[in-house]
Amino acid sequence: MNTQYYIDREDKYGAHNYHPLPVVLERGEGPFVWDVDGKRYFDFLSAYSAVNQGHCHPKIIKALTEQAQKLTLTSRAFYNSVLGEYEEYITKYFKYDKVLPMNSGAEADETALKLCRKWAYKNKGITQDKAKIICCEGNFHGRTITIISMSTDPDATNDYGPFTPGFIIIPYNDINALENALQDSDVAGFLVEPIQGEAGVYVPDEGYLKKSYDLCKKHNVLFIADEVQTGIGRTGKLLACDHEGVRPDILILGKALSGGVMPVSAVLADDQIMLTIRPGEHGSTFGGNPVAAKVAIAALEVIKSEKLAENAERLGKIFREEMNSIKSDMIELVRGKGLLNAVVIRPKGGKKAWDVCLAMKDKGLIAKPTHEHIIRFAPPLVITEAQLREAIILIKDAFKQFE
Ligand code: IF1
Repeated sequence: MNTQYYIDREDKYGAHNYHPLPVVLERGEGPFVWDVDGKRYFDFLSAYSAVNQGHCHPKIIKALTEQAQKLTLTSRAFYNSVLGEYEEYITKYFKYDKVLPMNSGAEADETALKLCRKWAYKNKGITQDKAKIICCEGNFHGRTITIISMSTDPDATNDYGPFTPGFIIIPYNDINALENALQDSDVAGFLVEPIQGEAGVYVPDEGYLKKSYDLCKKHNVLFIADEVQTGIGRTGKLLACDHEGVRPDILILGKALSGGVMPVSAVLADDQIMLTIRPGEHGSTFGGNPVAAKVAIAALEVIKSEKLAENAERLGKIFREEMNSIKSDMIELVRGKGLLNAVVIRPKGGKKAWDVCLAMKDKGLIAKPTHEHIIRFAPPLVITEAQLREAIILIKDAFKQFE
């Protein structure tokens, strides 16, 4: 069965909520994926930074398969022998008192919003139902109704109203705007991506995170970092907040927390925040299940043992340098941190970012545009320098086609 057969079948039986690049993938290993015709590609999306450890990492797959043959799910109605091991491991790994395990990134963001509101009423003393949470224009925190209530992207919000109240939206990377919003005594938290991924790898000014954190502390407001995409080594440090020495009051993780093997997310916080949620006040059927617990331990071990954050830091610098050296009037701007990078494309002769991605696909590298004119480049962090340089040649060849 050829590529078109697979595409037509998905089109016939699947919801049309995506417009994928016309490639049908069948196998993945490390930084590579293969399509149904056996053609190899460099994966430069990494499932939106969920596959930082590389496709089908043997240690993570081993953890998955071993636990899956013992006990997959107990629900939280009962204790099990694995959850505590994971909770101890991840809280010591990120240095927080406690973790609340969830599944998707959106669920973790929703959990963080609920935690922040609980803390607002029980600890800060904000009047019931009056708590507000500041968020940023261009944000992406997931696809639930409450989360899109914070969104400024019409594609994310059109025809989905009515929306959840209690959010103040300010410009990203604007300290004055944050200071002004913090004058409102009903503000309980500031939810922010250390780098805005979906917005097109929007890296804020140096010091933005630290100044934001300090302002939040001054106003007794929780600094909540959504590191679902920027965390777990992607930007060259374990967390993107580590670049500025900021320790979020609430830390949100997802995606690569499982190495792309299954949905695993987590919210970390210290006791005075985490213990505002009492038994029966929040939960999830699969949250913290034994398989997810073992997979997440293995995924986090790999990040450290293979020094993947350090690799991302070093290779990211090479990548941006090489992208900036390309002489192409379609390249407007290159930006990023670690191995989370993006190239802003200037359309030329009717050709746009999508056409560049199709050309790269033909050369053996897959990436996808975000917001029409931006191509995100985010390979698995296990990529070697030699492989990166091979991939860069393919990217350069693709741009040459448009000269
Ligand atoms: C899609 C975007 C990226 C995220 C941050 C929470 C979540 C995400 C910072 C929610 C998820 C994914 C979702 C996926 C595409 C992808 C994405 F383009 F949508 F925005 F990566 F940039 N916080 N991002 O990036 O996590 O519930 O998906 O596990 O929805 O199209 P999730």
